[in-house]
Amino acid sequence: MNPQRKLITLDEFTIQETRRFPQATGELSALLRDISLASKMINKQVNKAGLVDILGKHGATNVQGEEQMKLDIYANETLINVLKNSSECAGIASEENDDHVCFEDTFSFNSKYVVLFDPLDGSSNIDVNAPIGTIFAIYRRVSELGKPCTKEDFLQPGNRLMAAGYVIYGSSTMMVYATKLGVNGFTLEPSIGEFCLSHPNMKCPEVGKIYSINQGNTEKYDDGMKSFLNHCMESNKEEGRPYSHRYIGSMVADMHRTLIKGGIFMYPADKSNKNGKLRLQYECNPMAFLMEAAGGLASTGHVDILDVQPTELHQREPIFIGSKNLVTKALSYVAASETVA
Ligand code: P6P
Repeated sequence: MNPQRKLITLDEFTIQETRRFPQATGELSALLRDISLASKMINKQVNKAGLVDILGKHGATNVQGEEQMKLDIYANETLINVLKNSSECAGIASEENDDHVCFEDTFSFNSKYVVLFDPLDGSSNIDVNAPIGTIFAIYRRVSELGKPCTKEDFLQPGNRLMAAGYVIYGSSTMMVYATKLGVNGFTLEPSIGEFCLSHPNMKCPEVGKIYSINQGNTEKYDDGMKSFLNHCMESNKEEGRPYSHRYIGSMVADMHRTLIKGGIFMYPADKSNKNGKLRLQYECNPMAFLMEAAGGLASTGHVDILDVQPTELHQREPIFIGSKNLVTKALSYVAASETVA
């Protein structure tokens, strides 16, 4: 990187963004900075996970019935503590907690936003050193200011998101987030402990060649999914090998590659998971908001993910997300098989 080129930190960037809109109060920027602080604390533990007694099983299961890792618990508690002390957050909902948490100090009653998060997505990959991540979604409250937040604050559809994004703890640590103004990526510069703008104005390539799915579930998919996967594999017999298959099994990592290189990530419904596996409020909605802000598409297979009206905090939804061309093609196979059925 040209040493003369000034590094723009996340704080500087969010302040510049706020100045573009005189009516902006800077509260959302402050909340994003709080989330970045929590992610730096989590990153520190993730990076030395192999060396200290923070690896391994916590010996409990979460509301999803998933075995909790010690790092899951650490990440969850770090985000809750940082956001509880934020002046901008009235409450949180976490993939690791049964129910939402309204912060009880009267100061938080006047905070405008609530945050939903998956504190450490893909944590089953920790012991194999595969990339993992934090996913977050920020909504403006619908409940009355001056009082505790309510469940309705956490059951808003994705089309009401104010901001959403992820932190990927990989070969480098990056924070990527979207507002209605677009998507920007920041890489952690460890020597100064700051996230610095490294990927301005990110766009998902409209044409993608990578399909990302757990093909081990193929026999459980419906005919539409099977025909789309067959299309991908059959096409590779022709000249030009149009498709590659990539699957890391950590949504943040698979999504980050899809955003940068293009392609489609799918976790469809199958015979044993009629709504798929991924959680609407903590995984599907924040990723859909970000991908659509980057020019991509995100669907349940029938409707836009962002238009789903949540009824349960931990509900799951099938997801097809990524480059316009591939999502549209996959949905055409799903629709065709349903027309025939
Ligand atoms: P499977 C990780 O457990 C996760 O929630 C996502 O990060 C990932 O995309 C998915 O599950 C992987 O699920 O069934 O392919 O192992």
